[in-house]
Amino acid sequence: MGKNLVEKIIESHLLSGEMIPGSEVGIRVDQTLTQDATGTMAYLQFESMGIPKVKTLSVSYVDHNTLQDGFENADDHRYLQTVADKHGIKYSKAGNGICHQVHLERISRPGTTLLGSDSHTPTAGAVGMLAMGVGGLDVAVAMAGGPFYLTYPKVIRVNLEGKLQNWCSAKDIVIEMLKILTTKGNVGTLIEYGGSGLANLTVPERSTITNMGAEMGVTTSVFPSDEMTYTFFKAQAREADWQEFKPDEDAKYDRIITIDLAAIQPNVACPHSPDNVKTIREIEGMEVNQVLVGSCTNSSYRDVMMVAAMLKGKRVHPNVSFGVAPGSKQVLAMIAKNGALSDLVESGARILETACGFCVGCGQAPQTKAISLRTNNRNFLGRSGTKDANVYLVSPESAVAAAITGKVTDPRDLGLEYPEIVLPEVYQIDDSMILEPSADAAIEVYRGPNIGEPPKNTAMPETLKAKVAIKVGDKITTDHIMPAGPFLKYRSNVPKYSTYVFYHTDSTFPEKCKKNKEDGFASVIAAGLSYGQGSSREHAALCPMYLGVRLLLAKSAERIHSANLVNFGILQLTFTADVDYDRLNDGDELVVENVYKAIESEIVTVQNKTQGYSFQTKCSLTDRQREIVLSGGLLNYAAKGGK
Ligand code: MIC
Ligand code: SF4
Repeated sequence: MGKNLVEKIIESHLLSGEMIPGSEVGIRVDQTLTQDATGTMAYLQFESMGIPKVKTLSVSYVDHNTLQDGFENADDHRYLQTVADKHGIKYSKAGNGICHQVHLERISRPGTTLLGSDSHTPTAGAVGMLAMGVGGLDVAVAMAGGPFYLTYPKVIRVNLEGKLQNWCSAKDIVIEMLKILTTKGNVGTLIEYGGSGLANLTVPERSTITNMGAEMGVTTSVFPSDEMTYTFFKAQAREADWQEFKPDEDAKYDRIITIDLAAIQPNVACPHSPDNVKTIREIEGMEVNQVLVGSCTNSSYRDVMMVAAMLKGKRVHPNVSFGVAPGSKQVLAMIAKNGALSDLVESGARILETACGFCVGCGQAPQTKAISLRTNNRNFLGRSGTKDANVYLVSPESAVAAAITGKVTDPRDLGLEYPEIVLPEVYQIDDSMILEPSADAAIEVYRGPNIGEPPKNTAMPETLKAKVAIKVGDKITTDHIMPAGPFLKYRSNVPKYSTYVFYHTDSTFPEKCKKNKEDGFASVIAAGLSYGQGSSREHAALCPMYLGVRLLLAKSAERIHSANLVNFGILQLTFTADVDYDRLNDGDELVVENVYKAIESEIVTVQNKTQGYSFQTKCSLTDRQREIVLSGGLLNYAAKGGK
């Protein structure tokens, strides 16, 4: 029987387990990436493993927090540079670009595996890599040569057929996908793209699509490596890294979705979730205050050239603040040379640093109650830095249409001639901002006052006595749990960062956890569906753990976050009936007797001492995960010799 792409990559990297959907497999990792906001913790954890040199091709990027308001970020950058140099890790300096954009351009390789401590790592799936977002600790283990464990996924084949209409682009396709698959219920699935439409979709366009698979919560998304991929590698002067990688004709899939590209309209994801999808037509005419182009979703040469071409000779509307952040130094250098940068500057665009910036709430917070149109991938409440702002996710074409008219506008109504963007035969290659490591053990690693030791958990007690410290609803994102933006600079300082857990949801949460601890109780987070959506930030598990959280009770949890909870020794149990969630109150005292024995079975009884009843929950941990949780996390488990 023929094999799909996923079967091919996993089979060639399989170290343990059976390739059956739902079962746990261990695979070999070829490449890793980290970024500054998750990287410091990942490298501190790697250092604690005592391995002199990484076993993977690894790159440490600095792209998230480059604002440097205060010494903290600069200290972190220096730590990252020296630790990379010492342990054989490439270091991409601030200014070289957004990790996913640069990795795609310069490091990606078809048919191989990549783990990244960032949820948008699947971007590299555009060239036929199995690229997955994970917590920093999983990256640390991979760099030390350990396997990565994942649940073997169900594979959805998405056939993209035909050709997009002018003014519609890859972003509109992936927003359409979000309409179909939504942001919840996709844990344990993976998307493989195919179909006749691939003939017209370049690698940068494919990467916009794989990028936002993260918003669907799928394990990753992957395209085949074909002639189009070869063209991209050739233009990046990397023919030697290319190989053809296609599924067999008779490959089997668990589900097939077909999308007619000609029928795709300019789409928009409305506040405050990427799956709140409408067409631009449905909201056209709404006045706009801010328009921002950039992020790892839409900052490629193709996208920025489209923006510049549309703006050539035009002026940005007086009431709109319009910013453009090219995705990499390569893109910026090329538009500087070919004149497109002047077209942007002359139109009134604000040129922003080649970094994540506005996308993660580092700068460009919009005005009160603003309508902000952005080309990035997440519009969670408050992520922009302005709590009452409304962020709409759109394509670069629709972003520019609004920047010109000051209103949400279908780009087809601008009356412009459609600019054909021709991708360069040869991109401008200059890897001088990716520093090669010396891997010299004598190098002294710089540690400023912002760098603290990663805290460890303790083993699970025999009887778990805990109090509910917060009860939240459905679709709680990691931005709710552990906000980024101005707090990002405390990523290397867990005691300080922990004081902001659930900051915008219930700022008394850390205090409640502290009180529980003083009274001899652990703390519990109670949640609805799809808890932990969004980012890979392990701080959303690490900081609650530091505060004394030992149990998550949820209707369901998302893949990366769920793995992070295991890594830091937080037990997760799911409600078996909605009524049990409904009647649980903030402050309730809960007990799980004899936890070690109790979680050996799938059904675990939880007693509610405050209200005087018991309820049943489900424990879905594998044997290995159970051992990790009982040990108090992966570092303790590994120290005991666990694999
Ligand atoms: C994000 O887009 O939310 C981030 C910031 O890139 C995160 C990583 C982080 O929190 O550092 C992600 O997507 O994993
Ligand atoms: Fe950076 Fe935004 Fe991409 Fe996250 S989603 S990696 S913050 S550009």
